[in-house]
Amino acid sequence: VPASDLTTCEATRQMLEKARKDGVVLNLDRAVDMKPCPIGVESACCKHCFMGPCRINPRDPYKKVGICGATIDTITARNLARNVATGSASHNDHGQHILHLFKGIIEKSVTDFSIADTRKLQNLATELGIDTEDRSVEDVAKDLCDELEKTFSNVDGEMPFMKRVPAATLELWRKDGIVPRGAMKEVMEMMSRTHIGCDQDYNHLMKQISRTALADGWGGSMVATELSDIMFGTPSPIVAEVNMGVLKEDHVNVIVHGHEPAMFEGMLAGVNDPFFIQAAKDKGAAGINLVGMCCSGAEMMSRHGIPHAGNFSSTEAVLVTGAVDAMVVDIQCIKQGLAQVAKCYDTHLITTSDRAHIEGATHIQFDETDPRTCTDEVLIKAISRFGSRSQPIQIPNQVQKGIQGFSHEYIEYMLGGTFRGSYSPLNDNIINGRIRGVAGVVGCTNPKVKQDYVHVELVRELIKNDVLVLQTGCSQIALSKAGFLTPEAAALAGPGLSEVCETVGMPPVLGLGSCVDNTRILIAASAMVKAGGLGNSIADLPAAGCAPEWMSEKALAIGQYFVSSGVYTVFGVGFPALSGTRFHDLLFNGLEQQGYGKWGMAKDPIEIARLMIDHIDKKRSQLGI
Ligand code: BF8
Ligand code: SF4
Repeated sequence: VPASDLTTCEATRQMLEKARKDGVVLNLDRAVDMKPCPIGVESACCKHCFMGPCRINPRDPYKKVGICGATIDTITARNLARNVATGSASHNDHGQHILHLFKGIIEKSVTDFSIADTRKLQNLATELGIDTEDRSVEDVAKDLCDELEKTFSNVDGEMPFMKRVPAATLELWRKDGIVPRGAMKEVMEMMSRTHIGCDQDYNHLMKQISRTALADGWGGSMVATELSDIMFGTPSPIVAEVNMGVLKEDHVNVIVHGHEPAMFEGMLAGVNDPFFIQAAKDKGAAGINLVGMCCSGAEMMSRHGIPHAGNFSSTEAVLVTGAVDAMVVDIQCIKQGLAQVAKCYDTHLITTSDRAHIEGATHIQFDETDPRTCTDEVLIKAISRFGSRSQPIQIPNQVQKGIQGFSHEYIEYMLGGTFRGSYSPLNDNIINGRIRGVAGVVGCTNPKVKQDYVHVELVRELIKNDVLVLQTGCSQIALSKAGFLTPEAAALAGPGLSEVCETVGMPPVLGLGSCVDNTRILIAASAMVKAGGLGNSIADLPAAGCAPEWMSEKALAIGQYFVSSGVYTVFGVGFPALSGTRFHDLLFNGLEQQGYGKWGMAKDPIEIARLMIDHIDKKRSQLGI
């Protein structure tokens, strides 16, 4: 298969071709070789007990049931339930670690990090009903910490961030009994209810699927975003470079890849230490070049303008440059295949989290109370590898500048002006039709489809039709590489959207950060409802979401929390539920009739855009605008 059939990213294409010449097999080629199971791809099999695994014929799904009697609807619902539980657990685990770091700062066991945005701290505390008047930052922070802890540990009641949910949306959740209590409770209950012989009514399972997903978006993910902003700074627009051309042949190149910002922030402190800069120079390097990939990369790019080398499908390819002296990782979306590729190109692959070791990688534990022990050792290894580079270096010269860092606070400020930030001007522009609607385009890359192609063509079509696009994660990186995160991209937008972009001086595609930062989209959507004129609930908004090249269980959790919050959410690639079954109909149709959003699926970018725009137009006509 020609490399150009597997990716539209020129840098990744070049490195895939080089890898083939070098006799190294990358993820994109492994995908060509893998033939996914035709029953599993429809989620028509169950291995929840050892009487099975049981398989259902996707062409005749109601002919047979599992040995226990489970129907196709139960089997598929339970499978999705466990996917969502895993995705929600991942984000909540991340959020809980961020909270732990915040607590360490307050209790002074952590001294290398501090509170960067006290204004956001005060605002958030006030929003959650914590008294801030005449109180020290430390006292407020302590109460905030105790309050947010409930996000994870509550066993009854409602999660703290329910205070942010628009009233009509929350009312629906209360009526249906799906308000999340605590994340650990929801994930545990989801796992227990999907044990053999437990919850076997797909409509009833659906409620806990929603609740477990909401415990992600309005729970752990939101805690992660908000506290990361408070500790490391709330993003505002900043220019950053993206793609493999950010690597520098004459520098020690260190890539950080993963999801939690703490280790990356620690690395940033390390590379600025004059001792290590000198050590690098002593080995003949011009300096140390710190670069991000995937989601922690997206966060560091949004907050500090740190260059970004590429998204999920490029993490192995980047090592083929031979220029990466160390790749340091923490958690999530870190392919085990990296270990083999790193070995072939003599790159140090270093794991740092006690939740994610990889066979063949070097483990150097990161401890937030003593970050430098880990980050210094990484730098020593990277500098020494630079001094003895044995590989020919080939760095693709692809690099693109873009504007990153649109936090929801900044969007509010940008639209509302200096004195009083507000979403009313955005709503006004939607009501007067200059902006047709808002789309969130997010999520992974998946080698089942040509890398970045669906992301880019979908967004191109959306903005051409005056739909403002908000982005996070690997999708944001795809569009950054393609040059859409620039004010000049307004030329590609329809007349209404481009007029707004030119007036405000913003790109038609706004980058909001990492995958946990999808919560910025939830907050923006809530603010749009509260600003008035666009209905009473999130489900009323002329908005839609999409993960065009999704692959992870986290993506399913995110998709489900958007659907349960009221957003029509279209997935590309495929969907793990069998079309024509009752459970599929509930997801793709019934939920909307109950007042929620719903799922959609299409593979072609223009077809996805049509589904999203049709939905936006339907909402506009329901609003009478
Ligand atoms: O959390 S977009 S491939 S890197 S899962 Fe993973 Fe998907 Fe990328 Fe980040 Ni999100
Ligand atoms: Fe088969 Fe039921 Fe066991 Fe699943 S739980 S493997 S459907 S017997």
